[in-house]
Amino acid sequence: MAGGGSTAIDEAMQLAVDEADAARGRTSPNPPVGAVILDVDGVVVGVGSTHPPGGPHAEVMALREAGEKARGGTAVVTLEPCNHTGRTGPCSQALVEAGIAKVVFAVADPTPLAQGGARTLIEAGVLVESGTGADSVLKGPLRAWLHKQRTGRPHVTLKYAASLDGRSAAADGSSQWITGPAARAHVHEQRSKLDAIVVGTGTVIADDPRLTARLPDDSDSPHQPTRVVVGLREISPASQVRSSDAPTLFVRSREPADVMHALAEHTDVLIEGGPTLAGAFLAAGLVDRIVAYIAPVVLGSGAAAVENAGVGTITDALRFSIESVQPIGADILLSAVPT
Ligand code: AOF
Ligand code: ZN
Repeated sequence: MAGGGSTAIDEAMQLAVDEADAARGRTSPNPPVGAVILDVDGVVVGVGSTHPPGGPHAEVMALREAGEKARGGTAVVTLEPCNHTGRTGPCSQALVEAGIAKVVFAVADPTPLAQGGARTLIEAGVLVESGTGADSVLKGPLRAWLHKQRTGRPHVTLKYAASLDGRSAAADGSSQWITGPAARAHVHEQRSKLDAIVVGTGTVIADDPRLTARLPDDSDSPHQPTRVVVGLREISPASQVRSSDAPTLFVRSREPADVMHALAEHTDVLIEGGPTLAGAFLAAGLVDRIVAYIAPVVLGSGAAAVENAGVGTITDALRFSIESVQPIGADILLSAVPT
């Protein structure tokens, strides 16, 4: 398949999306981008992702691996190659110099600083296509970064585990192990891809969570998001969130707007609970996505996953639409976005 037929391109884009996803949490304020180089026969000869700020972009990493095999080949990238000399040189130019014949990218770069790579490539005689894999890139690795470019705010995901009847704790306050081991492993894998995890002081006092991202063997994963503790209550000096395993930021306020201000430098943020903090963020209209792990368990009494979201009557209900439903072990994972 000279130049890579559409199956080879689709598979390469999936690989690029996976690479970008694996780089999440380490690139902010830059986007996590993935790039794959196919040689003239459509064979993968280079794979790369964005390095931490100041380091090489995805295309440069993939081109380095491909070397001379890039000549006449195709570059498949999750974001339009940049066109500017910032902390690194323009990727559009690097692709031209490597002799790439065709570039396929998923999503255009919306930043005035870096956009224009497609035009530069076309002017240099490179074939350019866009839109392949856009849906998985928009919902996946570039979701938070694109949201921040659009709104100026970090992307906020509210995550909780709840019973079938929507509760996150039993009547006596005990809350561990509502969901099964597969769901908990998934939580840890997701944590390692974030910039910050936010909890209320109530949760720290009640559960004393570590809030670190851990590997299946319970060791700490190499990337740890910043732990952010929000609220006015005193936290014990012995709390596990004070450990040196990950950075911790204390925000002495319960106001979601103050928390957002403190998180302004971040891109991809998770609210972990508890119910009061979740309710405050929902009431303030600051939740961009809910990720709910629902266990086939009934508790019958105990705190709900979300309390006091400012809804007094059914017409004020906060409406969401389901983005995905995925079984995880015996539980399900729901992703929902505001309508
Ligand atoms: C790419 N490939 O892998 C990434 C891109 O500060 P700099 O010089 O590193 O540039 C950051 C900008 O480049 C960032 O705002 C975004 O527009 C683009 N990111 N571009 O070609 C990449 N991460
Ligand atoms: Zn670049």
